[in-house]
Amino acid sequence: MRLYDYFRSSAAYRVRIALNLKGITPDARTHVHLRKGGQRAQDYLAFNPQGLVPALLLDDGRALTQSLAIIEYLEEAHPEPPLLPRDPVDRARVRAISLQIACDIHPLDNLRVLNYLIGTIGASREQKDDWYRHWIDVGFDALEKMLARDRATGRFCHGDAATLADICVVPQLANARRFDIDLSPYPTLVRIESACNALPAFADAAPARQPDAE
Ligand SMILES: N[C@@H](CCC(=O)N[C@@H](CS)C(=O)NCC(=O)O)C(=O)O
Repeated sequence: MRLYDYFRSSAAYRVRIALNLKGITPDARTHVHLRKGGQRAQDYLAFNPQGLVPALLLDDGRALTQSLAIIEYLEEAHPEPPLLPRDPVDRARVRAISLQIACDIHPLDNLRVLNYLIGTIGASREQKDDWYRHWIDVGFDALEKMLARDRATGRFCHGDAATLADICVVPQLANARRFDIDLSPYPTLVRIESACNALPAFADAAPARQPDAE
């Protein structure tokens, strides 16, 4: 399999963590340089018309896109260790945390959105940074409250084993750190992040450890 990723992409970071947790090493990786517009190159757009990373090319030539779909594919094709709990209500909780990040926070602060604010709407850098901070705070505030009050939260977002929820939380926190967001209002998120990063599967997936890191 070939993974299309970029060291700073938090969606690709999710897939790197999942692959590491499953003990799967892709045979090849293509680094799509998002800052240099690699996602809009003709050959990449022909492969993935969305022009986003990650994507996963399987050995039989079929291609998967969307980080959560890729991770659910990995979960179904390689069930051990599980990234979702067995109980249906618990699974829904883990998916809800994951989707809070993947659907309600991440898309608003994605590179193309920030570029559009500056390049097309004419926002200043300060306004762009305010936008970024606002949507992180709205999302993290709700997530912090939900995790802090729920007995289902353990060492990780759900109990004491890493799940899809942690796979989504850690890259989003790393992204927020890069934008100098004050994380002190979110002690539960920070505690979970540090428990995750103590695991090699998470630590090895970090942007700074990728071959294309700059
Ligand atoms: N929902 C998608 C989001 C993918 C996505 O937005 N990837 C970003 C990097 S984190 C990207 O490729 N951005 C390119 C751009 O904004 O031009 C997923 O989970 O895979």
